[in-house]
Amino acid sequence: RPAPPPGDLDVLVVGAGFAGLYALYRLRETGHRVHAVEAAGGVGGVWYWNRYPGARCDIESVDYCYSFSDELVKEWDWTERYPAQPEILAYLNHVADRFALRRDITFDTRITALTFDEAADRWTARTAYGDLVSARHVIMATGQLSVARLPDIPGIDDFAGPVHHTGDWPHEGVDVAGKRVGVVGTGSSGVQAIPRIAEQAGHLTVFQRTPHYVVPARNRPLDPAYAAELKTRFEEYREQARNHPGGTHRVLREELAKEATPEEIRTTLEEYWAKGGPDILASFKDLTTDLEANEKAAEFVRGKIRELVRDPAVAEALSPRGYPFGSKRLVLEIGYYDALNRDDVRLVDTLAAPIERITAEGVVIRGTEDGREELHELDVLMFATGFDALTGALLKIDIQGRDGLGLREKWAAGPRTYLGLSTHGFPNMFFMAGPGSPSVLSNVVVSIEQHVEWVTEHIEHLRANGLTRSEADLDQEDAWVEHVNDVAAQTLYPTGNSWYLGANVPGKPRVFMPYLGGVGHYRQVCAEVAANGYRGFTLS
Ligand code: NA7
Repeated sequence: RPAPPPGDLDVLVVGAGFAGLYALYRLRETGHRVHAVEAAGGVGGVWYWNRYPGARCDIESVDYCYSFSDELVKEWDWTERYPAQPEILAYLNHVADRFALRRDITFDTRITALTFDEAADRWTARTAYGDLVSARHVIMATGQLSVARLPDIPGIDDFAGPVHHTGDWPHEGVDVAGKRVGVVGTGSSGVQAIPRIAEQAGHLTVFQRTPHYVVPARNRPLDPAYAAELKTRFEEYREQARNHPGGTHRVLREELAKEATPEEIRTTLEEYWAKGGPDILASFKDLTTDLEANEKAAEFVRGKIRELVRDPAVAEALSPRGYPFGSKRLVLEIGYYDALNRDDVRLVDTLAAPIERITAEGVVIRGTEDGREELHELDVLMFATGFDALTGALLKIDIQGRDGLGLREKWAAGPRTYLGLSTHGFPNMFFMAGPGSPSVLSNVVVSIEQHVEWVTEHIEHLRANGLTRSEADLDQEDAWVEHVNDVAAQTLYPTGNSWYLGANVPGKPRVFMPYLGGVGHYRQVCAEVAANGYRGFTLS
């Protein structure tokens, strides 16, 4: 077992992904006794665990990186438009080495409980090994998509071959060569893995429940001249992202699809389709707010699927209907439609015939109309079935705040935060990219840098003023939650059954969790809160 973490700290950081590493760096720079505890055997967070073939970020590499160190920006060269998992993990390992962060990280150790000591204004953390750590503040850098979910399908443990979730992929890889492989789930992870698996497997069966809106990534090597030029003005480039609604450089067009002619719509969407990436969602201003406008883009995508997929029945099964374009996260593809044209790849529409059970031999589906059962015999089973997003990792830990209040209890009807950073009743605890912050509907690295910097300044402020406790006020929290809901309700986002609102986890309260008010606006709100003596927090 690893050596226990130090028992007495100013700040405990839980997690060593993008957020945890930067929090550790920043707080150490400002002279705090800070230490990170990480469940994995290395740094990287989701990029440590998601090692499935084809794993890749859907934000461009030049945006999905830190900006806090000029030297780091200058010395690191990204190689592709959308960075692949091994490259992101190499980057985070480089960051950990470059800034000597490992000496303050305990790996292979999970925090299982956190209890607030009201007399001392300190948190006591318990590790899975039973060691205790006392810290004034706790930074929860536990990830938004870090708790992988296997579905509750009867018989899942009976399958005779290997079973793997994309979000918890074996480091040594999975041998699929020549084998009969089944993939359940066609969100970003499934769509990324399927073409790579198809290249190696003897036969691949894709079990699709909801067809997603899948658009081309048009990934390509990063032009070295462009990357070099960007480095000469990176701070200015990043400052634009910090003030942009999505924390990126996406151009937000003002034109309305509702007012455009069919020809204008087609030409514009064709341009975006050719460029690739998720920016197509911003091709018309009303795509995220107006169902009629949205349907025009949705139909455009269906038309593309009909063009790209040879078998009309497969094309029809792949065509998303009944929910708005972009309300579930757009999925970027590299070779997905081509893979579905292969003779050795079969798409099974589990809306028409849901998965009934899993047996030693494979997956049994059962027709909704005829009740007929069909067994798909498999050697390897892969689940790309997603995550208990945003709240999963926080609620996995037994967190007890003031007056013995449990976080699970407090958030029983859904998460409640002030600015996504803090929750009433849990003083001195800060969330990174938490529910109620722009989190997953932003370039999360830009959001993380803002959170870390804001929280570091906040902790500095407390220290400078001899204060030992900071707690979000309940009325401010209520107002923020209402604001987050109001903003979401003005869009089509809450109308898709997405993990943004917990719809992928049976029994999870349906609350739209990311803040859609924009990264730039959110940053301003947080800055104003700080400038006004941390309005909405009681400091004592
Ligand atoms: P997602 O986007 O949650 O996708 C999960 C997929 O698994 C999706 O197609 C689901 O269908 C399917 N699923 C989930 N549970 C089941 C069951 N019980 N039976 C059949 N199919 C099921 O997860 P990803 O890992 O792809 O991506 C998550 C995010 O990570 C992604 O958006 C990026 O931000 C990075 P459903 O749509 O629920 O019908």
